[in-house]
Amino acid sequence: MEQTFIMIKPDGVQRGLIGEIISRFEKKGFSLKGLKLMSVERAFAEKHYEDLSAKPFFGGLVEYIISGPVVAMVWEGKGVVATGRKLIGATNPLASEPGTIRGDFAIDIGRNVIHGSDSVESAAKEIALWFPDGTVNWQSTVHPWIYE
Ligand code: YYY
Ligand code: MG
Repeated sequence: MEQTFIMIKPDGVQRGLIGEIISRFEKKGFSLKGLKLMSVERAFAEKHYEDLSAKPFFGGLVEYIISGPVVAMVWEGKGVVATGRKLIGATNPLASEPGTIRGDFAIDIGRNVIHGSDSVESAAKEIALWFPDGTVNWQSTVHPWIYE
């Protein structure tokens, strides 16, 4: 089954949004397969965002990600990469629809609360980076009540 990497950024942790965000993925029916609170070092943040290293906002983005603890998660489910991005909302929170996480809880693009993988390929890469020791292999007993 498809998996995605989701990270609650330092602002989301500081603002007490961990429970709310986890709840939205849980209520949708996705399954949590990995979860940890951690502080990351500069080199690790740069690696995570390496595709954006030429962008003018890269330095500020890295400073932001290392400014406090983050919650790293792996969520699993049918279509979880694309649907996870829908739950998150557009990159710029002023353009994110109300009802999405960024639409409901953020204003500035540089404080947009949450990261989600943008493709199945980048999800695999990010999960390998953030969870080098693997994730938890389990299946919820409500699985047949979510999938036909
Ligand atoms: O995948 P997503 O997080 O929605 O956007 P990306 O284009 O991958 O950029 C990653 C991250 O960089 C974004 O969440 C905020 C920040 N950022 C920024 O500060 N300014 C921009 N103009 C674009 C992105
Ligand atoms: Mg991205």
